[in-house]
Amino acid sequence: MAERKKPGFGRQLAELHRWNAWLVAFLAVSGLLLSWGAARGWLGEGRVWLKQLHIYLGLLIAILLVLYGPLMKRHLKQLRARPRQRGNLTFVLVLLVGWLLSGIVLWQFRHLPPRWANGALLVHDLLTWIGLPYLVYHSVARLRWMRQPEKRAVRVLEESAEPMEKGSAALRVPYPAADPQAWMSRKQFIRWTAGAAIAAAVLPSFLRWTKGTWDSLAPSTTGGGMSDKADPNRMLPAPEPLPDSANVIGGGAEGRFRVYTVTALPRFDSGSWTFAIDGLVDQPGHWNWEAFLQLERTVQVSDFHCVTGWSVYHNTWEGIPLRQLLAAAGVKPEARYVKFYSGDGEYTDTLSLEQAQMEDVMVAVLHDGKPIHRDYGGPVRLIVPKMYAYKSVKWLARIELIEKPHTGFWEQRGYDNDAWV
Ligand SMILES: Nc1nc2c(c(=O)[nH]1)N[C@H]1C(S)=C(S)[C@@H](COP(=O)(O)O)O[C@H]1N2
Ligand SMILES: [Mo]
Repeated sequence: MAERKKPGFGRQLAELHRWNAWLVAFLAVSGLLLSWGAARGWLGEGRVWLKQLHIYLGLLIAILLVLYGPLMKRHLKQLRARPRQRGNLTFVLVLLVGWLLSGIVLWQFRHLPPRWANGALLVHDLLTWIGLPYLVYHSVARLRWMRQPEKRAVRVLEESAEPMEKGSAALRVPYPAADPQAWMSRKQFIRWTAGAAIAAAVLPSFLRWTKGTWDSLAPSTTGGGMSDKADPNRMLPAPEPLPDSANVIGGGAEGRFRVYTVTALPRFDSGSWTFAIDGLVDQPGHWNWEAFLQLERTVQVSDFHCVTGWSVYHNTWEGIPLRQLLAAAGVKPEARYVKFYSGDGEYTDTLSLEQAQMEDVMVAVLHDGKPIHRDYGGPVRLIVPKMYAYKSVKWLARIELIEKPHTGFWEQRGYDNDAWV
Protein backbone atom coordinates (compact mmCIF):
# COMPACT_ATOMS: atom_id res chain seq x y z
CA MET A 1 0.00 0.00 0.00
CA ALA A 2 1.22 3.43 -0.84
CA GLU A 3 2.29 5.57 2.05
CA ARG A 4 -0.13 8.37 2.75
CA LYS A 5 1.22 11.76 1.99
CA LYS A 6 1.16 14.33 4.73
CA PRO A 7 -1.52 16.84 3.79
CA GLY A 8 -0.22 20.23 2.75
CA PHE A 9 -0.46 23.39 4.80
CA GLY A 10 -3.59 24.64 3.12
CA ARG A 11 -5.32 21.29 3.54
CA GLN A 12 -4.41 21.17 7.23
CA LEU A 13 -5.87 24.62 7.79
CA ALA A 14 -9.00 23.72 5.88
CA GLU A 15 -9.45 20.55 7.93
CA LEU A 16 -8.99 22.42 11.20
CA HIS A 17 -11.44 25.05 10.07
CA ARG A 18 -14.00 22.42 9.17
CA TRP A 19 -13.71 20.60 12.48
CA ASN A 20 -13.82 23.84 14.36
CA ALA A 21 -16.93 24.94 12.51
CA TRP A 22 -18.79 21.73 13.31
CA LEU A 23 -17.70 21.72 16.92
CA VAL A 24 -18.68 25.33 17.49
CA ALA A 25 -22.01 24.75 15.75
CA PHE A 26 -22.76 21.82 18.03
CA LEU A 27 -21.59 23.68 21.12
CA ALA A 28 -23.73 26.65 20.18
CA VAL A 29 -26.88 24.58 19.79
CA SER A 30 -26.29 22.52 22.92
CA GLY A 31 -25.27 25.58 24.92
CA LEU A 32 -28.36 27.50 23.90
CA LEU A 33 -30.56 24.52 24.76
CA LEU A 34 -28.89 24.21 28.15
CA SER A 35 -29.35 27.85 29.02
CA TRP A 36 -32.84 28.16 27.59
CA GLY A 37 -35.25 28.06 30.51
CA ALA A 38 -38.17 26.56 28.64
CA ALA A 39 -36.05 23.62 27.49
CA ARG A 40 -35.12 22.66 31.03
CA GLY A 41 -38.41 20.91 31.58
CA TRP A 42 -38.78 19.00 28.36
CA LEU A 43 -35.14 18.02 28.09
CA GLY A 44 -35.55 16.17 31.36
CA GLU A 45 -32.78 13.70 32.05
CA GLY A 46 -31.39 14.46 28.60
CA ARG A 47 -30.24 17.76 30.00
CA VAL A 48 -27.65 16.13 32.25
CA TRP A 49 -26.34 14.14 29.27
CA LEU A 50 -26.36 17.13 27.00
CA LYS A 51 -24.36 19.05 29.54
CA GLN A 52 -21.74 16.30 29.74
CA LEU A 53 -21.53 16.21 25.96
CA HIS A 54 -21.25 19.99 25.79
CA ILE A 55 -18.36 19.85 28.25
CA TYR A 56 -16.43 17.05 26.56
CA LEU A 57 -16.85 18.40 23.06
CA GLY A 58 -15.95 21.81 24.40
CA LEU A 59 -12.69 20.37 25.68
CA LEU A 60 -11.94 19.17 22.15
CA ILE A 61 -11.52 22.84 21.27
CA ALA A 62 -8.30 22.65 23.26
CA ILE A 63 -7.06 19.90 20.95
CA LEU A 64 -7.87 21.96 17.88
CA LEU A 65 -6.00 24.91 19.38
CA VAL A 66 -3.01 22.70 20.11
CA LEU A 67 -3.05 21.38 16.56
CA TYR A 68 -3.33 24.90 15.23
CA GLY A 69 -0.48 26.23 17.37
CA PRO A 70 2.39 25.15 15.10
CA LEU A 71 0.57 26.41 12.00
CA MET A 72 -0.27 29.78 13.41
CA LYS A 73 2.92 31.65 12.60
CA ARG A 74 2.85 30.69 8.96
CA HIS A 75 -0.87 31.33 8.76
CA LEU A 76 -0.51 34.84 10.15
CA LYS A 77 2.28 35.54 7.72
CA GLN A 78 0.09 34.38 4.89
CA LEU A 79 -2.60 36.80 5.99
CA ARG A 80 -0.22 39.70 6.32
CA ALA A 81 -1.78 41.55 3.43
CA ARG A 82 -5.35 40.74 4.49
CA PRO A 83 -6.14 42.70 7.63
CA ARG A 84 -9.81 41.71 7.58
CA GLN A 85 -9.02 38.03 7.66
CA ARG A 86 -6.36 38.57 10.27
CA GLY A 87 -8.85 40.43 12.40
CA ASN A 88 -11.34 37.61 11.96
CA LEU A 89 -8.73 35.05 12.92
CA THR A 90 -7.68 36.94 16.03
CA PHE A 91 -11.26 37.43 17.11
CA VAL A 92 -12.11 33.77 16.63
CA LEU A 93 -9.03 32.70 18.58
CA VAL A 94 -9.92 35.03 21.45
CA LEU A 95 -13.44 33.60 21.42
CA LEU A 96 -12.28 30.01 21.48
CA VAL A 97 -9.73 30.55 24.23
CA GLY A 98 -12.23 32.57 26.29
CA TRP A 99 -14.97 30.00 25.90
CA LEU A 100 -12.56 27.21 26.72
CA LEU A 101 -11.11 28.78 29.86
CA SER A 102 -14.42 30.02 31.25
CA GLY A 103 -15.93 26.66 30.36
CA ILE A 104 -13.25 24.83 32.31
CA VAL A 105 -13.93 27.00 35.36
CA LEU A 106 -17.65 26.29 35.07
CA TRP A 107 -16.97 22.59 34.66
CA GLN A 108 -14.67 22.44 37.71
CA PHE A 109 -16.43 25.08 39.75
CA ARG A 110 -16.93 22.83 42.74
CA HIS A 111 -13.17 22.81 43.22
CA LEU A 112 -12.77 26.55 42.79
CA PRO A 113 -13.78 29.58 44.85
CA PRO A 114 -17.51 30.18 44.20
CA ARG A 115 -16.95 33.69 42.91
CA TRP A 116 -14.91 32.34 40.02
CA ALA A 117 -17.93 30.60 38.63
CA ASN A 118 -19.93 33.83 38.53
CA GLY A 119 -17.13 35.53 36.62
CA ALA A 120 -16.73 32.57 34.29
CA LEU A 121 -20.44 32.46 33.60
CA LEU A 122 -20.37 36.16 32.77
CA VAL A 123 -17.47 35.65 30.36
CA HIS A 124 -19.02 32.55 28.82
CA ASP A 125 -22.31 34.39 28.27
CA LEU A 126 -20.74 37.59 27.02
CA LEU A 127 -18.58 35.75 24.49
CA THR A 128 -21.65 33.87 23.33
CA TRP A 129 -23.70 37.02 22.94
CA ILE A 130 -20.99 38.65 20.86
CA GLY A 131 -19.34 35.66 19.26
CA LEU A 132 -22.30 33.62 18.17
CA PRO A 133 -24.02 36.30 16.09
CA TYR A 134 -20.63 37.09 14.58
CA LEU A 135 -20.00 33.48 13.67
CA VAL A 136 -23.47 33.08 12.23
CA TYR A 137 -22.81 36.13 10.10
CA HIS A 138 -19.37 34.83 9.19
CA SER A 139 -20.78 31.52 8.00
CA VAL A 140 -23.61 33.13 6.06
CA ALA A 141 -21.23 35.60 4.43
CA ARG A 142 -18.98 32.76 3.32
CA LEU A 143 -21.52 30.39 1.95
CA ARG A 144 -20.09 29.21 -1.31
CA TRP A 145 -22.85 30.58 -3.48
CA MET A 146 -22.26 34.01 -2.05
CA ARG A 147 -18.54 33.96 -2.40
CA GLN A 148 -18.68 32.67 -5.91
CA PRO A 149 -21.76 34.06 -7.55
CA GLU A 150 -20.76 32.48 -10.84
CA LYS A 151 -21.39 29.06 -9.29
CA ARG A 152 -24.86 30.10 -8.45
CA ALA A 153 -25.27 31.55 -11.91
CA VAL A 154 -24.53 28.13 -13.32
CA ARG A 155 -27.32 26.64 -11.31
CA VAL A 156 -29.72 29.36 -12.33
CA LEU A 157 -28.81 29.02 -15.94
CA GLU A 158 -29.02 25.26 -15.84
CA GLU A 159 -32.51 25.54 -14.52
CA SER A 160 -33.55 27.95 -17.18
CA ALA A 161 -35.51 26.69 -20.13
CA GLU A 162 -32.81 27.28 -22.65
CA PRO A 163 -30.07 24.78 -22.06
CA MET A 164 -26.61 26.24 -22.43
CA GLU A 165 -23.41 24.56 -23.14
CA LYS A 166 -21.12 24.30 -20.17
CA GLY A 167 -18.18 26.61 -20.42
CA SER A 168 -19.90 29.01 -22.75
CA ALA A 169 -19.01 32.60 -22.24
CA ALA A 170 -22.34 33.42 -20.65
CA LEU A 171 -21.59 31.10 -17.77
CA ARG A 172 -18.48 32.87 -16.74
CA VAL A 173 -20.19 36.20 -16.34
CA PRO A 174 -20.89 36.77 -12.68
CA TYR A 175 -24.58 36.77 -12.04
CA PRO A 176 -25.94 39.33 -12.08
CA ALA A 177 -23.16 41.07 -13.92
CA ALA A 178 -21.45 43.44 -11.54
CA ASP A 179 -22.84 46.81 -12.45
CA PRO A 180 -20.22 49.43 -11.78
CA GLN A 181 -22.98 51.98 -11.38
CA ALA A 182 -24.80 50.06 -8.63
CA TRP A 183 -24.10 51.71 -5.30
CA MET A 184 -23.98 48.31 -3.66
CA SER A 185 -23.18 44.99 -5.20
CA ARG A 186 -25.53 42.07 -4.82
CA LYS A 187 -23.03 40.40 -2.54
CA GLN A 188 -22.75 43.46 -0.34
CA PHE A 189 -26.49 43.77 -0.25
CA ILE A 190 -26.95 40.22 0.96
CA ARG A 191 -24.23 40.67 3.57
CA TRP A 192 -25.75 43.82 4.93
CA THR A 193 -29.20 42.30 5.01
CA ALA A 194 -27.93 39.22 6.78
CA GLY A 195 -26.00 41.34 9.25
CA ALA A 196 -28.97 43.58 9.94
CA ALA A 197 -31.31 40.61 10.38
CA ILE A 198 -28.96 38.94 12.85
CA ALA A 199 -28.48 42.17 14.77
CA ALA A 200 -32.22 42.79 14.92
CA ALA A 201 -32.81 39.27 16.19
CA VAL A 202 -30.16 39.39 18.88
CA LEU A 203 -29.95 42.98 20.02
CA PRO A 204 -33.11 43.27 22.16
CA SER A 205 -32.34 40.23 24.30
CA PHE A 206 -28.68 41.18 24.43
CA LEU A 207 -29.60 44.60 25.80
CA ARG A 208 -31.86 42.99 28.37
CA TRP A 209 -29.05 40.68 29.39
CA THR A 210 -26.62 43.59 29.64
CA LYS A 211 -28.99 45.57 31.79
CA GLY A 212 -29.62 42.62 34.09
CA THR A 213 -25.91 41.93 34.39
CA TRP A 214 -25.17 45.58 35.02
CA ASP A 215 -27.82 45.71 37.74
CA SER A 216 -26.39 42.61 39.33
CA LEU A 217 -22.91 44.07 39.50
CA ALA A 218 -24.05 47.27 41.14
CA PRO A 219 -24.79 46.64 44.82
CA SER A 220 -28.50 46.39 45.29
CA THR A 221 -30.61 49.40 45.95
CA THR A 222 -33.75 47.97 44.40
CA GLY A 223 -34.13 44.72 46.24
CA GLY A 224 -31.11 42.68 45.28
CA GLY A 225 -30.67 40.17 42.55
CA MET A 226 -34.35 39.99 41.74
CA SER A 227 -36.19 41.88 39.07
CA ASP A 228 -37.95 45.05 40.17
CA LYS A 229 -40.71 44.78 37.60
CA ALA A 230 -44.27 44.60 38.83
CA ASP A 231 -45.19 41.40 40.64
CA PRO A 232 -47.94 39.42 38.87
CA ASN A 233 -48.89 37.81 42.17
CA ARG A 234 -51.65 39.60 44.05
CA MET A 235 -51.01 38.90 47.69
CA LEU A 236 -52.82 41.24 50.04
CA PRO A 237 -51.98 42.41 52.58
CA ALA A 238 -48.25 42.66 51.84
CA PRO A 239 -46.08 41.10 54.54
CA GLU A 240 -44.63 43.64 56.99
CA PRO A 241 -40.85 43.25 57.15
CA LEU A 242 -39.16 42.88 60.52
CA PRO A 243 -36.62 45.59 61.35
CA ASP A 244 -33.62 43.41 60.36
CA SER A 245 -35.28 42.73 57.08
CA ALA A 246 -36.38 46.32 56.46
CA ASN A 247 -32.82 47.44 57.18
CA VAL A 248 -31.50 44.67 54.91
CA ILE A 249 -28.86 43.59 57.41
CA GLY A 250 -27.04 41.59 54.71
CA GLY A 251 -26.34 44.86 52.90
CA GLY A 252 -28.25 43.87 49.76
CA ALA A 253 -27.84 40.78 47.65
CA GLU A 254 -24.89 40.60 45.33
CA GLY A 255 -25.36 38.68 42.12
CA ARG A 256 -28.42 37.98 40.08
CA PHE A 257 -30.92 35.14 40.24
CA ARG A 258 -31.68 33.46 36.95
CA VAL A 259 -35.35 32.71 36.72
CA TYR A 260 -35.85 28.96 36.58
CA THR A 261 -39.07 27.07 36.17
CA VAL A 262 -40.11 23.73 34.72
CA THR A 263 -43.68 24.88 34.02
CA ALA A 264 -45.20 28.08 32.78
CA LEU A 265 -44.65 30.65 35.53
CA PRO A 266 -47.63 30.25 37.87
CA ARG A 267 -49.29 33.19 39.59
CA PHE A 268 -51.07 33.43 42.88
CA ASP A 269 -53.75 35.45 44.53
CA SER A 270 -54.25 35.84 48.26
CA GLY A 271 -57.92 34.96 47.75
CA SER A 272 -57.15 31.41 46.70
CA TRP A 273 -53.58 30.77 47.91
CA THR A 274 -53.19 28.14 50.64
CA PHE A 275 -50.33 26.52 52.48
CA ALA A 276 -50.36 23.15 54.22
CA ILE A 277 -48.24 20.87 56.34
CA ASP A 278 -49.53 17.32 56.60
CA GLY A 279 -48.64 13.66 56.30
CA LEU A 280 -47.06 12.01 59.33
CA VAL A 281 -47.72 14.82 61.81
CA ASP A 282 -49.88 15.08 64.92
CA GLN A 283 -51.36 18.44 63.99
CA PRO A 284 -51.74 19.04 60.27
CA GLY A 285 -51.73 22.75 59.48
CA HIS A 286 -53.63 24.63 56.83
CA TRP A 287 -53.40 28.34 56.27
CA ASN A 288 -54.76 31.01 54.01
CA TRP A 289 -52.57 34.02 53.30
CA GLU A 290 -53.73 36.13 56.20
CA ALA A 291 -53.31 33.33 58.72
CA PHE A 292 -49.96 32.41 57.25
CA LEU A 293 -48.69 35.94 57.80
CA GLN A 294 -49.40 35.50 61.52
CA LEU A 295 -46.73 32.81 61.84
CA GLU A 296 -43.64 34.05 63.61
CA ARG A 297 -40.80 34.90 61.26
CA THR A 298 -37.07 35.40 61.65
CA VAL A 299 -34.35 36.94 59.48
CA GLN A 300 -31.18 35.35 58.17
CA VAL A 301 -28.40 36.29 55.76
CA SER A 302 -27.18 33.52 53.48
CA ASP A 303 -25.69 32.73 50.08
CA PHE A 304 -27.57 30.97 47.32
CA HIS A 305 -25.77 28.63 44.91
CA CYS A 306 -27.17 27.07 41.78
CA VAL A 307 -25.49 23.88 40.70
CA THR A 308 -25.06 25.31 37.19
CA GLY A 309 -22.51 27.76 38.53
CA TRP A 310 -24.14 31.04 39.50
CA SER A 311 -24.50 32.35 43.04
CA VAL A 312 -26.17 35.23 44.79
CA TYR A 313 -24.40 36.38 47.93
CA HIS A 314 -25.63 37.63 51.28
CA ASN A 315 -29.33 37.52 50.72
CA THR A 316 -31.39 38.82 53.59
CA TRP A 317 -34.25 36.36 53.85
CA GLU A 318 -37.19 36.65 56.20
CA GLY A 319 -39.49 33.74 56.84
CA ILE A 320 -40.50 30.87 59.05
CA PRO A 321 -37.74 28.47 60.05
CA LEU A 322 -38.79 25.05 58.81
CA ARG A 323 -37.77 23.64 62.18
CA GLN A 324 -40.36 25.79 63.86
CA LEU A 325 -43.13 24.61 61.50
CA LEU A 326 -42.15 20.98 62.06
CA ALA A 327 -42.08 21.39 65.82
CA ALA A 328 -45.51 23.01 65.84
CA ALA A 329 -46.97 20.25 63.68
CA GLY A 330 -45.46 17.50 65.82
CA VAL A 331 -43.52 15.06 63.65
CA LYS A 332 -44.60 11.46 64.15
CA PRO A 333 -41.82 8.99 64.98
CA GLU A 334 -42.25 7.01 61.75
CA ALA A 335 -41.65 10.12 59.60
CA ARG A 336 -38.24 10.00 57.93
CA TYR A 337 -38.41 12.49 55.08
CA VAL A 338 -39.91 15.87 54.36
CA LYS A 339 -41.41 16.34 50.92
CA PHE A 340 -41.96 19.78 49.42
CA TYR A 341 -44.57 20.53 46.78
CA SER A 342 -44.46 23.54 44.52
CA GLY A 343 -47.67 25.33 43.70
CA ASP A 344 -46.66 24.98 40.03
CA GLY A 345 -48.06 21.45 40.27
CA GLU A 346 -44.88 19.80 38.94
CA TYR A 347 -41.84 20.46 41.04
CA THR A 348 -41.14 18.56 44.23
CA ASP A 349 -38.12 17.85 46.35
CA THR A 350 -37.20 16.18 49.62
CA LEU A 351 -34.89 16.49 52.55
CA SER A 352 -34.21 13.87 55.15
CA LEU A 353 -35.79 14.79 58.47
CA GLU A 354 -32.34 15.47 59.83
CA GLN A 355 -31.47 17.84 56.97
CA ALA A 356 -34.82 19.56 57.35
CA GLN A 357 -33.98 20.33 60.97
CA MET A 358 -30.95 22.47 60.06
CA GLU A 359 -31.45 25.87 61.62
CA ASP A 360 -31.14 27.87 58.39
CA VAL A 361 -33.71 25.97 56.32
CA MET A 362 -36.44 28.54 55.87
CA VAL A 363 -39.86 28.98 54.37
CA ALA A 364 -39.08 32.44 53.05
CA VAL A 365 -41.54 35.25 52.46
CA LEU A 366 -39.30 38.29 52.01
CA HIS A 367 -35.98 38.90 50.30
CA ASP A 368 -33.96 42.01 51.10
CA GLY A 369 -36.99 43.47 52.83
CA LYS A 370 -39.41 42.98 49.95
CA PRO A 371 -42.01 40.34 49.17
CA ILE A 372 -40.49 37.64 46.97
CA HIS A 373 -41.37 38.39 43.38
CA ARG A 374 -43.40 35.75 41.53
CA ASP A 375 -40.56 35.01 39.11
CA TYR A 376 -38.32 33.99 42.03
CA GLY A 377 -40.79 31.71 43.76
CA GLY A 378 -43.00 34.19 45.60
CA PRO A 379 -45.13 34.50 47.58
CA VAL A 380 -43.38 31.72 49.51
CA ARG A 381 -40.30 29.68 48.65
CA LEU A 382 -38.09 27.28 50.48
CA ILE A 383 -34.42 28.07 50.93
CA VAL A 384 -31.78 25.53 51.95
CA PRO A 385 -28.58 27.60 52.09
CA LYS A 386 -26.23 24.68 52.71
CA MET A 387 -27.41 22.87 49.59
CA TYR A 388 -27.60 23.63 45.89
CA ALA A 389 -30.63 25.65 45.05
CA TYR A 390 -32.57 22.91 43.30
CA LYS A 391 -33.59 22.01 46.85
CA SER A 392 -35.02 25.52 47.27
CA VAL A 393 -38.50 24.81 45.97
CA LYS A 394 -40.21 27.84 44.49
CA TRP A 395 -43.90 28.64 45.03
CA LEU A 396 -43.90 26.31 48.02
CA ALA A 397 -47.46 25.26 48.77
CA ARG A 398 -47.32 22.06 50.77
CA ILE A 399 -45.01 20.20 53.10
CA GLU A 400 -45.65 16.50 53.67
CA LEU A 401 -43.93 14.24 56.18
CA ILE A 402 -43.35 10.81 54.73
CA GLU A 403 -41.74 7.54 55.65
CA LYS A 404 -40.26 6.36 52.34
CA PRO A 405 -37.77 8.42 50.36
CA HIS A 406 -39.09 10.47 47.48
CA THR A 407 -37.03 11.44 44.45
CA GLY A 408 -37.41 15.10 43.56
CA PHE A 409 -37.83 16.65 40.13
CA TRP A 410 -34.14 17.16 39.30
CA GLU A 411 -32.99 14.11 41.23
CA GLN A 412 -35.19 12.03 38.89
CA ARG A 413 -33.20 13.65 36.11
CA GLY A 414 -29.76 12.85 37.39
CA TYR A 415 -28.96 15.35 40.15
CA ASP A 416 -27.59 14.13 43.50
CA ASN A 417 -30.05 13.51 46.29
CA ASP A 418 -27.68 15.15 48.74
CA ALA A 419 -26.99 18.53 47.29
CA TRP A 420 -24.38 19.83 49.72
CA VAL A 421 -22.61 22.88 48.43
N1 LIG B 1 -40.85 25.09 41.51
C1 LIG B 1 -39.56 25.19 41.13
N2 LIG B 1 -38.62 25.39 42.08
C2 LIG B 1 -37.32 25.49 41.74
C3 LIG B 1 -36.89 25.33 40.41
C4 LIG B 1 -37.89 25.12 39.44
O1 LIG B 1 -37.60 24.99 38.24
N3 LIG B 1 -39.21 25.05 39.82
N4 LIG B 1 -35.55 25.40 40.09
C5 LIG B 1 -34.59 25.19 41.17
C6 LIG B 1 -33.25 25.57 40.81
S1 LIG B 1 -32.33 24.45 39.94
C7 LIG B 1 -32.72 26.76 41.21
S2 LIG B 1 -31.09 27.17 40.87
C8 LIG B 1 -33.52 27.76 41.93
C9 LIG B 1 -33.56 29.03 41.10
O2 LIG B 1 -34.26 30.03 41.77
P1 LIG B 1 -34.65 31.37 40.99
O3 LIG B 1 -35.45 30.97 39.79
O4 LIG B 1 -35.39 32.20 41.95
O5 LIG B 1 -33.35 32.00 40.58
O6 LIG B 1 -34.85 27.33 42.14
C10 LIG B 1 -35.01 25.95 42.42
N5 LIG B 1 -36.40 25.71 42.73
MO1 LIG C 1 -30.18 25.28 40.00
